[in-house]
Amino acid sequence: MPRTSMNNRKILPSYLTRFIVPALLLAASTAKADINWDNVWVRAMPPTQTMTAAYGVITNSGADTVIINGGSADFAERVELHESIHEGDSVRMVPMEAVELAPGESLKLMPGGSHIMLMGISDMPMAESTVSLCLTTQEGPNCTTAQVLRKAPQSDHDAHHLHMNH
Ligand SMILES: [Cu+2]
Repeated sequence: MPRTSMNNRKILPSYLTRFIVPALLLAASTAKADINWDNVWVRAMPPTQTMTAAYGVITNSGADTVIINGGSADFAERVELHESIHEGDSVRMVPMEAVELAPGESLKLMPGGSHIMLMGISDMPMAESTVSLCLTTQEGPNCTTAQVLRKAPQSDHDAHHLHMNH
């Protein structure tokens, strides 16, 4: 897990920079990337843990290419898109700098694959609670609500079909 052993205080300045800049960009633009979030869920972890991950399917439902270059959540100090690189028997997580989605294109986030990494959590959300989660696009943050679950939903129905694109 790259950079996760760092003390949270040390990363605060770069963390602030990353989120102030998108906020300024958002203020200058009223456009909003069209992202459809499907079956988004966050893995419930014990309260002693400081990291977890979110999964689901993110689709560009608009007519323009969407570039996702980060994320944010009020319960996590840092949010990154990660992919999992399988090398023999081991799996390594690597941050993705930016993900480009053409119109209609989807990004599937699932355990063992790509995921939204949530780090620096001091107050782990409880299982069965609902959290807010945002991805940063070239046009600002795009947010959804997600259920906190102990394990992957068995089907679409279990995930309560979260279609948040407001
Ligand atoms: Cu990760």
